[in-house]
Amino acid sequence: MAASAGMTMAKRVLVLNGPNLNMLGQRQPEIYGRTTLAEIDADVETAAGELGMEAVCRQSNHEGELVTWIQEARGDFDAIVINAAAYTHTSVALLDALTLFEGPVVEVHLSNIHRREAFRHRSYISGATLGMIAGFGPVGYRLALLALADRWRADGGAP
Ligand code: CA2
Repeated sequence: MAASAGMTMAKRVLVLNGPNLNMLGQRQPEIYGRTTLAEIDADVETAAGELGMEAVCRQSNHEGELVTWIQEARGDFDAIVINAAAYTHTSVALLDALTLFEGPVVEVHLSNIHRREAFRHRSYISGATLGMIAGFGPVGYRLALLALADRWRADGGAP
């Protein structure tokens, strides 16, 4: 629908999940819990609606596909929420793609990466983000949307 005078379009948020997160709920529940990615996506879409946003959720096991989606998000999405999974700790390509995106980026991790192995303590993509939410499980994605809503409110934009 085209926006008319006084009408605010919902902010569009692209929610990206990286490699192996499609396995959530099936392995390592002691680290990642029992919630499936489909359940997380459904909750994110509900939370976005409650905040007057629209969320589009995607997952890929392929670095290049994530890069392409981030490139294509320019001009189509207002923000990105990303759990880059293992690529967090390796990918200059994702950092570069996220740096080119004009809107805010929020990084999410289900686990507290700073309580885990040393190689997980470093995030390559953090340099392109507003901030990181880590260690709160699936609710982290909702917290990321709240952080975006708060930022947009502070900036005087919708929602
Ligand atoms: O805590 C997170 O959200 C991570 O991004 C998850 C990544 C890990 O490499 C990061 O260091 C932290 C791993 C995702 C693997 O997902 C699985 C899901 C179910 C079973 C096994 C792995």
